[in-house]
Amino acid sequence: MRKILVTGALGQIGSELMVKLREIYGVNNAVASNRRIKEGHEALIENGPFEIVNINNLKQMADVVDKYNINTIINLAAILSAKGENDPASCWDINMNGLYNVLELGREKRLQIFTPSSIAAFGPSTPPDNTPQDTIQRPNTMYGVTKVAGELLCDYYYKKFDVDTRGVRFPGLISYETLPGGGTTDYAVHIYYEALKHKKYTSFIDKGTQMDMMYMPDALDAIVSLMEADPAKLKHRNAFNVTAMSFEPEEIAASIKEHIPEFKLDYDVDSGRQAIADSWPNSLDDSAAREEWGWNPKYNLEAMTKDMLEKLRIKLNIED
Ligand code: AKB
Repeated sequence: MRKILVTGALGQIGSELMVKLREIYGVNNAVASNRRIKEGHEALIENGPFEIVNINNLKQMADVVDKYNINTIINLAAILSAKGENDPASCWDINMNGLYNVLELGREKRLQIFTPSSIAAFGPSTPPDNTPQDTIQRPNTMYGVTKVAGELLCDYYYKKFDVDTRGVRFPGLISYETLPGGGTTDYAVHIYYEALKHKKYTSFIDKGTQMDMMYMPDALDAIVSLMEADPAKLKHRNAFNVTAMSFEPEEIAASIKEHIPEFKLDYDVDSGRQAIADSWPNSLDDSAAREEWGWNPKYNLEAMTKDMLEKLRIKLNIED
């Protein structure tokens, strides 16, 4: 039976992944951890095991692994792209030194480890359209540097120490439960909140900027499917390209207008985040994930927009 520890469990992915893991594997087999308590997550903290853990503290991590007989770590603690440019030292410390601790525990205690990489692992010299699984990776952000280095480190632990490491390169993730923090693709989440609250949104990402995106239920499926995949079928490990859609701000706005015809989009471009977005691919080729472990996302832009607006209306208590 799996005994899973999730780091960064109160973040955008973790807060929804915990619910899914507790449903699949049982409440007591999915331990949530975060470096601090965050408001709004009382249910997650009270409904099952929860520990305050700083992934930079190896002893604290090891104690929790021992306490719950953990055999799987899903390592979601990370600093994202825009925040990473403002604080590169913390970005390196959490994303790399934290990952190193997780991998060392994996080696010592024979754990399976999942670590998300990102489209940020690519850079301006990467082929931007239909970006291949195996291609040039020369990112120009600290977050991207930690993601490429993290992919290599995870592959190293697999090859050298036979640690069962797996990962995907997530695109921008869109969800209604917990807001993302400090990312470049966050505009694609904020736009839905503002569309419902004010029927307008000012985008910090410019017209025409195409990026890969995915709705959270597909991202959660990707994590579970890859963790459960038959290792004999995996030619790659860290990390698989995965995508569900690729759009620019005008296209997400058009899909929102189908439901809120008065919705207006304008722009106040943030040069820092725009430069990051410009360095990332327009669209990924995720055929390796499809072939090796059956990746098959369910939500396109239209289906995601419909569901996001329905769920957010309830959450924000906004009438149709
Ligand atoms: C970010 O924008 O930094 C993240 C990512 C694509 O990794 N959402």
